[in-house]
Amino acid sequence: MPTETLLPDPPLWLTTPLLGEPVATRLLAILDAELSWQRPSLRLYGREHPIPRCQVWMGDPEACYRYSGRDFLPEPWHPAVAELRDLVIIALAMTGTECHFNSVLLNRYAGGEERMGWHSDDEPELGQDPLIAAVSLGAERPLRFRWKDRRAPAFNAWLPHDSLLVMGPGTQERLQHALLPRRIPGLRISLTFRRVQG
Ligand SMILES: O=C(O)CCC(=O)C(=O)O
Ligand SMILES: [Mn+2]
Repeated sequence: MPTETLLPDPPLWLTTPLLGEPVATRLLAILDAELSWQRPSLRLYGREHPIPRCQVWMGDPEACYRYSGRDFLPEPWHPAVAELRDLVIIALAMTGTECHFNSVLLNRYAGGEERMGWHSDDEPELGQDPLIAAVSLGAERPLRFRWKDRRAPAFNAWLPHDSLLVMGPGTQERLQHALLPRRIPGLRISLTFRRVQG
């Protein structure tokens, strides 16, 4: 699988294509139709704000996760997502990276106005130096990265349909990322595979 190194240190790689166009497009339609997409509200300064996207938290029963101040109990694995998880694990194993994902956060952006703000996936449940693998389906949008110590300018990782972005050890510690609103129409679904410590 063709893989491009976006950053050597910390390692940030993009693999595309991952599944091949027909399978990726079919998977996008299946996930869109068959998952129970949620739009929870977050409490900010005493007011409830619905998040600007939809999401599903899925995984092994013990993979309970705190995200943006809320606890999420995982939904059981959808068979198509479980297959994708295994394929991502194999793709990573071929590059010499062993990982044991037990959960995934699926994000659904209906259009370019839907988004995710600046953050690092550095919750304590993810352990020290987590590796996160993000599969993108649908509209190509940039994931913007910025260094916490501002050592270098912010940059975009464009995530095409049917791609896999691997954020290796150190990425969450040293950078933040965001999916900013853009005038890019079309549905996009991302799956960010993680390992939550029990
Ligand atoms: O949608 C994306 O590509 C980013 C998702 C993300 O950062 C996350 O799930 O933590
Ligand atoms: Mn993230």
